[in-house]
Parts: sequence; structure tokens; C-alpha cells
Amino acid sequence: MASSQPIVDSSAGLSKMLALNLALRRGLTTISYHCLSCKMPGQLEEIQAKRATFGMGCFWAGDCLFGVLPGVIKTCVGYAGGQKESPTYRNIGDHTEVVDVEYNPDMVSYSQLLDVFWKNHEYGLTTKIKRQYMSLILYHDEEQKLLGEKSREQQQRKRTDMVLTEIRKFEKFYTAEDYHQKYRLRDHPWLLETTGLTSDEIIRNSPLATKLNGYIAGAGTIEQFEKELPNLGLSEKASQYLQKYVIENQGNGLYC
Ligand code: MHO
Repeated sequence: MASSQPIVDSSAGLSKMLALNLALRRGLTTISYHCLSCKMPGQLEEIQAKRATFGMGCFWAGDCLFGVLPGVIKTCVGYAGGQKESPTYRNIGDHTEVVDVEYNPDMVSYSQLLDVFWKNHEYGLTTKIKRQYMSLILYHDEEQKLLGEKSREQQQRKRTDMVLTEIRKFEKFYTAEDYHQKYRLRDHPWLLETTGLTSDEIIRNSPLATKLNGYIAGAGTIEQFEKELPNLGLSEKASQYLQKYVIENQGNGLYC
């Protein structure tokens, strides 16, 4: 019995490695995140996630729109697409405000993300504006590139004016300043406190903050909210607080 132990161990290790290689080839990254539905606070769940990056105007809005989408695990806003080293909000150089999305491809497809992208441009889709707010798809693999290009052709067929969206290979992402992360949620210190989102680092890395930020801004429907509520692990008081804003802000558009 004792001698079988190492064999079991190594085969487990091997299958883990094979799974990892396979995942890498499919453009997947394994991420650990604080599980939304786990009862134990801080419990980690591992998931094979993919990444997508979009520029579609002010990144506060994209953060909310993608954040509430079922299958999106986490969002982060930042600067990408340019060459300038270490851009900041006040010194963005040739970069664009983008939202970086970690998603579970078994739950939401890249095409569904593209749909949100195309439907939610306030400006910049056909009007030339500064690079900071330009319409931009940064693809992470060949599949995203092809789907992105195909979707742009479809958009173009629907319009007479020129679609200005650029599609380029993702290169480098610079995380934006903390005060931009989950911008709309930051107006609600009580909710942050009561849900344990008590530091910039936690807010930046939390799937829960991603969902709350989208819901509080009205980016999700009330039906969707009610369905997801049991998974958010909120107290009765926090649920009621959030629900009030979902109802109040739903469909009101996202300000920037
Ligand atoms: N209208 C906003 C845009 C913010 S954004 C993150 C402002 O001027 O503050 O670009």
C-alpha cells in the first residue's frame, strides 16, 4: 500500500500538468478567486478563466456593464493599447481606457461579450475622438481576433458611416489608480464595510465587488439580480440596500 502512494501522487501531478498545458493551449488561465457562493468567508475556488479587453469610452461604465454579466468573474479597469510606459489617468499618453474582463468561457462566450461591447458605445464607434476613449478590441488569442473581426464586419453592414473600432493584439495592461476601480460602488461606504470590502486591494480583487458595482449602478435587471442574490451571500440589510439601487437605477444609463 505504502509503495502505491507515490504513484498516485505523481499521476495526480501529471494529470494536473496535462490539464494545465491543455488550458494554456486553449488560452485559459487558472485563477483562484474568492468564491461568490461559498459559505466560508475567504474560501477560494479555482476556475479556468479567459481574459478579454475592451475600450469603449469611459471605463467606469464598462466596469459595470461587464461586471454584472453572468459568467464574468472579475473586472479591472486600466490603460492599454499604447506605447507609453507606466501611464496614469492624468498622463495617459497614447493609451486607451479599457476594461479587462476575466470570464468563465463555459458560462459566457466571447461573442456574448462582443455583443455587450457593440451595444454600449456612447460615442467613438463612428465618431473620431481622442485615443483615451476610442473604440478598441484587444484580442488575447486567434479565436478572439477572428470573432472580433467578424463582428466588426457585421456592425459595418448595419451602418452607412464608417465603424472606427480598432482590433489589435493585446500587449500590456496597466492597472488604473485605485479610485477608478469599482468607481460606482465606492459611493457606498456602508455597503463596502458590511460586505468586508474594506481595502483597495480587496476591492480590486473581489468578484463580489465586481457584481455589486454593476448592480448598484443599475447595469443589471431586477430579474437577474433576484436570481443571483442567493449567491452573493449578503445579509438581509445589505440585500435590501442593494435592491433599492437596482430598482432605482435600472435602465437609467451609466454616467461617466
Ligand atoms: N467625465 C469623467 C470621465 C472620467 S473617466 C474615467 C470626468 O471627466 O471625470 O474618463
